[in-house]
Amino acid sequence: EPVFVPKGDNAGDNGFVFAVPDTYLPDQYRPLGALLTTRFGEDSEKIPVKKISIPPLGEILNIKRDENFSLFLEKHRHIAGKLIEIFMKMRNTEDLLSMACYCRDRVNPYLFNYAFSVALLNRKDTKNLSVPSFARLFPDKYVDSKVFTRAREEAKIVPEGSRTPLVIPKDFTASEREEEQRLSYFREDLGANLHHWHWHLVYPLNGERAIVAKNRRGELFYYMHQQIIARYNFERLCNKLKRVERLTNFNEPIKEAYFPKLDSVVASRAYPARVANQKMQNVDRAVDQVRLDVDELKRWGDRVLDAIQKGTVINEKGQTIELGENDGIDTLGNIIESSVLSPNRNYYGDLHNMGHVMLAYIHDPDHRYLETFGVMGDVATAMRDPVFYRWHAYIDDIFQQHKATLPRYTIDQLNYSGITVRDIEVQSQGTSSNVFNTFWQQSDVDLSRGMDFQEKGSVFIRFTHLQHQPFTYKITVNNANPATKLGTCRIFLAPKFDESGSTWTFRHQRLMFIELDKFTVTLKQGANTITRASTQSTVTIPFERTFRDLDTRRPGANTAELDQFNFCGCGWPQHLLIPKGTVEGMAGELFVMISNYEDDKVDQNIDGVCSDAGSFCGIKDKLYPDRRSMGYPFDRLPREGVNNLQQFLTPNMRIRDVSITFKNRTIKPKEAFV
Ligand code: CUO
Repeated sequence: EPVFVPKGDNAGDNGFVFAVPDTYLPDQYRPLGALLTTRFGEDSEKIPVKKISIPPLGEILNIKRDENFSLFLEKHRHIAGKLIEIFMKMRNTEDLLSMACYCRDRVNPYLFNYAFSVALLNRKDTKNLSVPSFARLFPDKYVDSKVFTRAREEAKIVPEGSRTPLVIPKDFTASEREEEQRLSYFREDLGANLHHWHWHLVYPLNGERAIVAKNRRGELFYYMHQQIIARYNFERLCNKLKRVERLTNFNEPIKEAYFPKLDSVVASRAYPARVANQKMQNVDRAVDQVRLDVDELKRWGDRVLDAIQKGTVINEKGQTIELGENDGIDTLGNIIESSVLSPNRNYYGDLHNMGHVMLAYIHDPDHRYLETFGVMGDVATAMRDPVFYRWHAYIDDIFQQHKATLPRYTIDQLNYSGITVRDIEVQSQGTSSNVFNTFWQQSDVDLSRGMDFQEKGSVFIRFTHLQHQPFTYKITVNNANPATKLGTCRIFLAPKFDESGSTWTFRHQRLMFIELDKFTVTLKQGANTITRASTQSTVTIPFERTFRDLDTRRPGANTAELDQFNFCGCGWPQHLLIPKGTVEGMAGELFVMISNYEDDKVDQNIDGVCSDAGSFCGIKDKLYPDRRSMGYPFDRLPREGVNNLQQFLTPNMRIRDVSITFKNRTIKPKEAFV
């Protein structure tokens, strides 16, 4: 006799239920089997679930159902690794479904969702399945907690069809008295936080080696986070703030505070605030199995710096491994983050993760107040807190110290013989050339999947985010070679001036370049014109994927249209491609380079899913799609004699002065762009 799995408070109404073997229900629900059926309605589609022999869950149940879950905690990571392994080992999708149904109401919901998503992303037999947007499953991690009461009320009182979206104000976490609040649109952006969650989902720290040991994952940890810091710094300059200060002194009071105003639905608790001028303290929390002194964290940092100076690291067997010119950064990424690929976790520790943990427990380091972690403890929420950027600026600087030891790129390694970039133009509709236009845009997201509504139908929230007018690059390139050539077009953008209004030295400006796009071009002999739309960027995922309802089972869903946005949520949000700029127009330098494809290419077929944000996320089940060091050509110090960007240029590179103009107006959903 089939009975039905209760859907819990984060399943929502999607019109079907699983018919599972009786014994799969948790003890407390077993007597209720028949009642649960009626709750979901007789007309629900029933999906039969096979009875299989269930492996023991053991320690997986040690994270309670109502606890918050953190990938930065070794205990949680280890347990997540176990659950991922179980899901990965299921022989087929039928068994996987059985196992998932069995776990669904036993295992901590965040843990379940994380481990199951990792499995869906990595199993061969589920790779074309879509993973629902995490924001729709757990909206509590992304949205002002106030909105949930209003949403429930709206769902209860107003019939579907007459409901209006609930508007979330743009500045809900602090007032203008706090200057860091100027950056809240970036830190609290739904798309940016979703990208970050997805990135860490695609690159887990623990689990089967095959899942963790993805091509150049340590290097990508460095590069993707370096780019977040570069973007944050760019946005800071747009808002008349200095670049972020590294958190180098672990004993110093942290002046920036953060009050998240998020409630965890699962833990039924508010995310704790971090008040101004708190200091990192020794953490000793038996409940989380964490014990770490601030001095130990410092020691790990010093050991890593020492290794960088020497150019070598020591593995667990005491052997010396060289930090090579090309792959040293990958090893360092694994050491610093750290993942199970770290060659010596005992000695180099768990620097970056434990920094997150210390900052996340700054309000209750010894658990005397029985508080859980703050937003820094969770990859879904960490980017909201200003201290995230201070911590990652410190981490990035360590990587940069390694980069500073590497041989500089020679002219030969930069130039592409016979190729000259003659001109660059940016065209946005209705404005003069070389101007990026930014403004506020409102978008709607359906919350109902992530809330336990008895009532049917959707409840939308409306939030405001940065947006830019779509634009096109027009690049004129001459090929003087007697043959057609292939090249990689690399497009970056940096502010033209530093915070004091001075022009940059190259060694500072190189860290400010944000990648906008990278793609292969075919250059016939003579003159070539390359046109490329901003929406094609290989850094971003389309606007629609961040926001649109991907549930193809809903009535009226356009399957063909949804399919192209399907699957991979990793990727910088298109709406944040261009920094905010200023009302008067912020001066920027657009950089275009055509590098020699022979030195860039990776022989593989990249057709298929998840290839459109390759620069930040890699490509699923493939090698990283660019053989050069990530960040090339800005990842190293310049050759002798180069002090500024102009001096750095070889003929296959060009820069163009651009302006980023912000209009302080808000576009309503579905309204056309300016
Ligand atoms: Cu993505 Cu610190 O790694 O958050």
